[in-house]
Amino acid sequence: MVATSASPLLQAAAGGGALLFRQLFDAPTGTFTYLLADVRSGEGVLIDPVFEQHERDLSLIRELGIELVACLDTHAHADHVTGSWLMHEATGCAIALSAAARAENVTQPLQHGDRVSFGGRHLKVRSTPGHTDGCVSFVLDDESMAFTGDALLVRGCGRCDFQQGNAHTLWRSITEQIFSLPEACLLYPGHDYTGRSVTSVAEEKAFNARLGGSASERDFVGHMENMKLPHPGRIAEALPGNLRSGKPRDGVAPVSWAPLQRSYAGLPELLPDWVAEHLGALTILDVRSAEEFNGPDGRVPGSLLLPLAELEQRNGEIPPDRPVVVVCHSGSRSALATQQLLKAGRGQVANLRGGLSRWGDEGYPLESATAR
Ligand SMILES: N[C@@H](CCC(=O)N[C@@H](CS)C(=O)NCC(=O)O)C(=O)O
Ligand SMILES: [Fe+2]
Repeated sequence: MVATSASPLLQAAAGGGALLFRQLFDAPTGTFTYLLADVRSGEGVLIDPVFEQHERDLSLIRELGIELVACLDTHAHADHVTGSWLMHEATGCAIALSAAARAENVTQPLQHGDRVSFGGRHLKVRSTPGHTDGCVSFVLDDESMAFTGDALLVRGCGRCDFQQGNAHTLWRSITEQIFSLPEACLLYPGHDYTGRSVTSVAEEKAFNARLGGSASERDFVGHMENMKLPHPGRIAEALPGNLRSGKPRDGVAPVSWAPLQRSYAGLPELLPDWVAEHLGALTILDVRSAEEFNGPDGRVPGSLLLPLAELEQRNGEIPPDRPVVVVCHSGSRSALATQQLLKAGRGQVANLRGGLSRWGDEGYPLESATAR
């Protein structure tokens, strides 16, 4: 059922439009991930998530209040492991991949012509093999944008020299399935290695270096069959990983020392309830001034004072044997302190989300200097 109450935050994040669209990037592999959400219902989909970027993607989805209905992979990637299974574990979303890829843990096997719906919007699946035999492209309902994976890259295209690749097949996929979209349809690629992020049907027809302009199928195939690219550095890990939809070999998601919620700002954070329950096993590091620490706002019982300005010189005073939760009034100064401690090599450190202000609002105990 499609809900009808739009969240004001999601609406604003979408620039006031009906569709939220975000392009995310994994720099080590040059991979793009795309988040789309129907603002009215709050339902969204994530295209081509990267395993190592799972926390980043999840934090954005949570901060914007999106209900993720599916992770979609354009193909079984050879250069990185998908984050789809991790996202499925975290949100219960479907895992959608071409049935032709024959991967495990797929909950929504895709065929040409299928629709993947999110709220009142949908993506239409077009089969675009050639880079791999299971490649698909996703076309937005109004044909204003399409996600071409590695079938078509900006001024380039996916290689055809492994994973059942075939340059003749890719020629047909691009010319029949992608170039048949409206000229103004924006094309979002699976990768770029030089900083380009988007193109359009008209541009690629004119300027694609492998099949644009007056290039014939023979020109294209001649180009593709003589590229002599080295294999992707992580192919040995990526291919089996993606044939499990990114489920680790031991079947277990990586665990951390606490239920950390990474913010989209990149910070490990903990919520007051968990911190209150585990106070005895943690060092609560208060980085406000001594005046505030001893003032009327109070402090978390048993906390250690180390003002932010002195932290770098004095971090040796923090007990080495316990995880550290950093606090300040709002969570802003403690965010910088958390980053500084992480940079100094401390492993188990997190920021208290919302700081003492949220801690007090939620009714957790505060002690004051005078009450001691
Ligand atoms: N150097 C990259 C490999 C990049 C690569 O082979 N990318 C594939 C996509 S999975 C491709 O089709 N590249 C086309 C091209 O570079 O023209 C790595 O080691 O990961
Ligand atoms: Fe690829």
